[in-house]
Amino acid sequence: MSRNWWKESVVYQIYPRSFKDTTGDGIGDIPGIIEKLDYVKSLGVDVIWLCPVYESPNDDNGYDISNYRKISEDFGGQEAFETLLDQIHKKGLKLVMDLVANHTSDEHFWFKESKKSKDSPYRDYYIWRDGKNNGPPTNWMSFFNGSAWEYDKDTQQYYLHYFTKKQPDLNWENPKVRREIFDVIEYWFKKGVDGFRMDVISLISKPDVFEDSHYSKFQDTILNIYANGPKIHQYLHEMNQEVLSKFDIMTVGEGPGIDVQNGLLYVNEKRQELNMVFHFDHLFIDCGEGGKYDPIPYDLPKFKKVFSDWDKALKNGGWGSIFLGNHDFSRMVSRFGNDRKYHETSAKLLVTLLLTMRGTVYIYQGDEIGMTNVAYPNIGYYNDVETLNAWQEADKNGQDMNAFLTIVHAQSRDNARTPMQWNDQRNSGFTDGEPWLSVNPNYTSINVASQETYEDSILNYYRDIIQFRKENSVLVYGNYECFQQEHPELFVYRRWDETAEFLILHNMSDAPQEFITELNAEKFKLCKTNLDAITQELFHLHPWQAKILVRAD
Ligand code: TEU
Repeated sequence: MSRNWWKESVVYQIYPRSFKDTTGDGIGDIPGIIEKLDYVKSLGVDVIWLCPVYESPNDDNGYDISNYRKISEDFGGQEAFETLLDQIHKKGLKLVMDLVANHTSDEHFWFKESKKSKDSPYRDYYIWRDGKNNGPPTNWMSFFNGSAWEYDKDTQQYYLHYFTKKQPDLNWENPKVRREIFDVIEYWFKKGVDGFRMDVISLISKPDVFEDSHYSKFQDTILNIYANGPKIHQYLHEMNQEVLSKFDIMTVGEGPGIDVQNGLLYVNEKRQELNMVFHFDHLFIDCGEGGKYDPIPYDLPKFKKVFSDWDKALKNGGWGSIFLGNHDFSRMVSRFGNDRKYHETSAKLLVTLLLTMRGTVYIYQGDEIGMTNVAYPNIGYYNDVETLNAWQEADKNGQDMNAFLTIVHAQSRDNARTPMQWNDQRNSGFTDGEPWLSVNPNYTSINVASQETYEDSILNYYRDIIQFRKENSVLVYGNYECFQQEHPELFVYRRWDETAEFLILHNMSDAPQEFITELNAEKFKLCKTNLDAITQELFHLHPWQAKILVRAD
């Protein structure tokens, strides 16, 4: 397996709107990130992935870009960005930006021109079609509810938008569009940016023929119609040859519909497309028939299977991404841990899991202090377009809205977007003004400042375990094998190469557990655990205890 800096890196994801505000306008900004760079560096991470900071009308918080080459004034503008990049490099860190190239904002110059007339030179930059039977060209739905087509009465055609109607999809069939995007990528690489996370890259190639979907579940429409289109690999290979391969950078493609069957096609080194992908198999694990806002209980054996299947799928020629949350999902400790009774222990367990898996590890801002989901008292507090549209839809369908509020509490993307909890002062030290999204009231007890003051805080555990991974390359590159995959409470695996072997045990339950095995405990020695529990049997675990054992014979 080839060795690369990006395989060994730990990536820290920053959602700039919620990180640190320096101007008092309630919106996080680039000077805020600069102010906190020493903090980020102190975690021991190597790369910062910055969610979109480009000019945007913010219909989807920056994922609707109106100028790919301009940094939004909300975030401090171009100059602030140049300083940030410079400071990041001076500190020995790297910067990965977000590339949103499946769609632009409807306020992008290309779309404004495209909309002007059917024979605009930019018409083919987007996907325009005539309607059918006085309605849209197909019955396709958008990811955020409602039709994926919007009618333009001036030119009497519909344009396609997989996301909001302010996010028209680009037409990648058009070579000029591809050239434009490749130029944008090159523009940022020439500035010194170290890579891109590519938003919904799995959706850029549209079907050859546009026909109605006959799938009852939206998820199936995504899988069979929207994702992994016929030319996806042609486009990515072209992107690689035209621009990516010319720079020492990293790429991680995100997208629905990327699964264990097709994952390697995106990241096989020989195919020269992307370095890594983000799949959602473990994050959509609790989606019921109706999707994310129709949740079902989460199941540990299924969760473990996702990790095993992906490791197997990529081990010959590919490379994985390891993460348990981002700006689109609820907080990992609330979702996969126990954010009440075992808040601290389970937060530490989850990062032990992340940092002992094969693949590049991504940590989402705030997870390093165990930030949790928020339960706002009513829908008026919410901002996220996905949440608000799901709410409207549920209301329209006559659902019990009190029950739906409980679902929103568990599933809303705003759970991950509440302001970073720096201290126990007003607005958690995030802003002097009114925050764009209310602070989680638990900031008085969960915050960076307090966790800096005691040695065994979640924060210090993160630092320690990141360091531990750095010292043990077997945790990065070594083989992976899961034990007792069907066990409902324990997640146990080994990582090994010719130099070392680790056995890693996680008790993901509220009860003590015993790992019953033919392995001989005497052959192992304890390296790390998230609990300073009284010395005990190596294979015995307290609730939410994690242990890293090394083979010592
Ligand atoms: O998300 C892609 C995506 O598939 C999401 O719609 C995801 O299914 C949903 O957020 C889960 O709740 C990316 C970005 O990460 C997201 O923030 C954007 O809204 C979206 O693309 C459109 O650009």
